[in-house]
Amino acid sequence: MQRLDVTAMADTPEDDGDVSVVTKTKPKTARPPLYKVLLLNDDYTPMEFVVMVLERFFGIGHSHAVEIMLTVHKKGLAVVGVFSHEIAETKVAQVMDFARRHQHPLQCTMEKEE
Ligand code: TYC
Repeated sequence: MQRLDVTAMADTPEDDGDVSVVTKTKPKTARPPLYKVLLLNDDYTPMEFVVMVLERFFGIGHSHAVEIMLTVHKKGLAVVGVFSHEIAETKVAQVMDFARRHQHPLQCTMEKEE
């Protein structure tokens, strides 16, 4: 917290020492934490299915979706997006439910940023 503090003393006959003290308190608005949504690689989920997931649930265009899918395939995981806790939770649930309904082992998780 940043404060401007003034300590005054009476130095002249006109100055009775009764001074105003200005105190500034920086207004602080806490930002809600953000969450990374991660897609994990596995050996069985078809590449086209992962691309469809990225397009459908994250609004990612086809070319970028292919790039992200290939990053997950090669590196093991990738961040798909960063969202509020509620939105991240919804995305994870949508992806996990969609994968389960199609009997694919695709895993999607979320992780608090920083
Ligand atoms: N590794 C999968 C395959 O070779 C493709 C894949 C990519 C699976 C990304 C999951 O999140 C994933 N069919």
